[in-house]
Amino acid sequence: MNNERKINENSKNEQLEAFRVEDKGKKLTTNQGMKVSEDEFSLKAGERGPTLMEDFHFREKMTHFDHERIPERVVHARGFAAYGEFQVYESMRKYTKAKFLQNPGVKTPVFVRFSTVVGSRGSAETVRDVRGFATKFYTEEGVYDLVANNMPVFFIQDGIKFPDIVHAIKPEPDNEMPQASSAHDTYWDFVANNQEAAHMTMWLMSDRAIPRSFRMMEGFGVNTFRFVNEDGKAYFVKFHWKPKLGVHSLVWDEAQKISGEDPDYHRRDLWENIEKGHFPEFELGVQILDEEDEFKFTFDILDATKLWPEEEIPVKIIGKMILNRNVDNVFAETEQVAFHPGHVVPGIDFTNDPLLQGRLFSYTDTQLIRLGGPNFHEIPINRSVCPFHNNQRDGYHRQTINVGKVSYHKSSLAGNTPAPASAEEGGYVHYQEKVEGRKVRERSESFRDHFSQASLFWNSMSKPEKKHIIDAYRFELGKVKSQSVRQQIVDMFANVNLDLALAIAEYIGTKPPKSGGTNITKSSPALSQLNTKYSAETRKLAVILTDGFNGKEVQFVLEGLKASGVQPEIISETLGTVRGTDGITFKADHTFLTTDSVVFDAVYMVRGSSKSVEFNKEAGQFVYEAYSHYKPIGATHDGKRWLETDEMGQSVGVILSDDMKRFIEEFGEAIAVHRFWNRTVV
Ligand code: HDD
Repeated sequence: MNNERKINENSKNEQLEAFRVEDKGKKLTTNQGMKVSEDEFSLKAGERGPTLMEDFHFREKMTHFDHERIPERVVHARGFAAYGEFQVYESMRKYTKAKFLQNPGVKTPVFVRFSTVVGSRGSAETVRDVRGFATKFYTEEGVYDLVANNMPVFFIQDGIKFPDIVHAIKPEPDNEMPQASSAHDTYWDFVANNQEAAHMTMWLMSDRAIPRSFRMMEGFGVNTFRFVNEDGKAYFVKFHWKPKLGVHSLVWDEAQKISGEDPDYHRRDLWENIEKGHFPEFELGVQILDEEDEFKFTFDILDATKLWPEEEIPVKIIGKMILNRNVDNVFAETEQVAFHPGHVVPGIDFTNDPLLQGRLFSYTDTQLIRLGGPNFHEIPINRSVCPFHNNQRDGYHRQTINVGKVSYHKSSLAGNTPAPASAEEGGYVHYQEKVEGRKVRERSESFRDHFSQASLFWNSMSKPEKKHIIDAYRFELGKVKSQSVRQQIVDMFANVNLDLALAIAEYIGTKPPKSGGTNITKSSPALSQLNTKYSAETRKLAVILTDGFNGKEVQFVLEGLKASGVQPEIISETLGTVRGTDGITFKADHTFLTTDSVVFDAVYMVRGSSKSVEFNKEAGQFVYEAYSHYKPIGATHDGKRWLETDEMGQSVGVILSDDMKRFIEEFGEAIAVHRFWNRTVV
């Protein structure tokens, strides 16, 4: 084809290079390029006199500073992003003509922004919330955005209710509290009175809402899209991202403590792992449905409060994404990136999902206020890597200089160019779905069941996951002041599961539900994150030791664990060098003052000869906290003495062995398991 363009994994990076500026080592200038001679003192009438109006340098510097902020995103304000590449495993030609899904030899550059939804830009990252997972593919046919979340369903069915759910879940307007939390009256009042939110609320109360890492979350396109192939045949499709490391979460107590200890916990985790070369990987999966099967299910496939059970419609894994480069400048790249589910390429089309239809309006609209005008596509991070030509002109912050007289279509002066392209030439042709109906503002009858899949989700949870869900409801409703709202929620969730509603009611002091129960007994094992992958790779291990430790032994253990990808960090009495009895030394990364148990996945107690009461006490607290968060703990020789109680020493996931080879093997496996939920914690 004559419009074939060569895009490879470096194309975006090469494009960005033209915009990068290195200031280090240069002379200071004004924005006009003039060198300035002094930057510490404003121009004054006399040493102690007033600043002069003519001080252009002062005015320019201050004005720019005064205008540095732009509005944060109305939702998903707090986010962090990275670059990478995507490659399809096999041609998807049968289903879609999208070029980036045809050739396993092609690597498409991507930019992914992860986010929380509710909190403002400076909020903590480990709050209970949905996570955004938005991917920009810079394809040869233009930009394709897959704007996904880490939960497969949504709060509402129709885009027109988006402002309502967002107003309800954001801080309450009279006092702007609470920050980044659904644990307040207006969210739960919304749920009780908009019962389509039942299913999503179950997900929000589950472990999925407190991920261990952006690298350990699934992603879901949520809405139903269409694939269209070269012959014009269409399929319904749902998109999935599956993390290589499996799906793993924090525990609630830990998540809350991390919010104070390290509010940047998730971005730090992503940033550090990419810097160290531990590149996060996600596989792209699709659930594909023939158009003829549209009405074969008990739910409506266009209803965004429903998922497609993977056991009924399997997820076909079609490609892999690797994130391998951090941004240079968070504002320029992460903050200015503009996603939109309507940024599609030929071969990907929409459905009548009313939530998706609403989204198709909202995203461009929001960028106009956020990025200050209609030329946001020209901001380097948003630019497609293929050229773009049209008759759109002018507007704030226009960068391109479109030459020539003609900025209209059709024209004889420019021979009708830029000219629309036929489908054969790569032009986007909308799928010709037949639609007919009367204009109505109504909910389809097929969208009325709000509880069956919420029950399916509950049924699919393992015992510890169910306990976490009950605890989350108790916490959140415990913060709700209105007794009436609490009661409405208990009554409502009795439709999902009676035991769940009773467990909530008992704790929050409402009456048990008047009626309830469900006959849904089906479950979907794919929904339990305990059924995903386990790996010790990149798990953070706290190694607690002081001078006088057994150097050879510790070195042997750490090398052994590192071989399975574990990342040890040393905690000692002071920063600096820690010395073993045999001359082996380590550099201490932390003291108990600069770090905390909650930011590690596992603890290795080594000890040493220190007699410091303070240190020993803090070590005891550190390990007990890890224990109470169900984390693996390992100790050899002297370190065993630090384990507070016999009970702790005998618990699952606590590996005590003086046989080093066995210790490495068993502790490595325990680190991969991540949490030992059937441990008794008092
Ligand atoms: Fe949305 C941002 C994902 C429904 C309106 N959305 C936004 C982001 C993600 C999602 C990941 C952040 C993108 C970034 O990192 O910049 N949104 C979803 C998913 C939804 C969803 C998976 C359910 C299918 N969103 C949704 C609806 C509407 C919006 C129904 C409005 C009708 N979303 C927006 C927005 C945002 C946004 C207001 C805020 C900032 C932005 O777009 O760029 O337009």
